[in-house]
Amino acid sequence: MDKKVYFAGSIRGGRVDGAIYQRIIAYIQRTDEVLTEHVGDPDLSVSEQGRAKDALIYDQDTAWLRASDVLIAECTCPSLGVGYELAYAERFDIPCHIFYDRTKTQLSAMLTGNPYYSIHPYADPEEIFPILDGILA
Ligand code: 6K6
Repeated sequence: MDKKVYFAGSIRGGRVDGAIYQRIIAYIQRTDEVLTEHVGDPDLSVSEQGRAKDALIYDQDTAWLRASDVLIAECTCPSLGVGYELAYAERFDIPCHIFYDRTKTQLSAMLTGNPYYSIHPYADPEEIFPILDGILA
């Protein structure tokens, strides 16, 4: 349990990749701490909670981001929240690694064009795990 990992994945942007989020989270948890385990929860509520409840989510998530050693984002399914988290992490100098399935999507130029981000396109999800080993080593 060396690193505190903030895993980011789409919630209200769509849950089509929920199963791969779960696999990535479980893999990281073999050696390290995932602060955002709920992102892989298949029963997660995606409905708006109202401004007050969403403010609690924002406050908790931004506190976790500031406390994290690394942000790992799965960006195949576009998500405004994940994009915001990536920009927020850059502002606080948190290292950021972005994975996306290049056979399913093209990443925003606002991410690929920013050299701050380490970007890992993949064609088969099995490619993700050896790269994670390198990030967490
Ligand atoms: C309640 C219980 C579990 O989850 C909830 C409600 N929703 C959220 N809880 C925690 N973090 C969230 C929630 N909704 C979005 N996020 C954060 O934004 C996560 O860290 C995701 O990485 C990201 C997803 O953004 P959207 O725009 O796809 O929702």
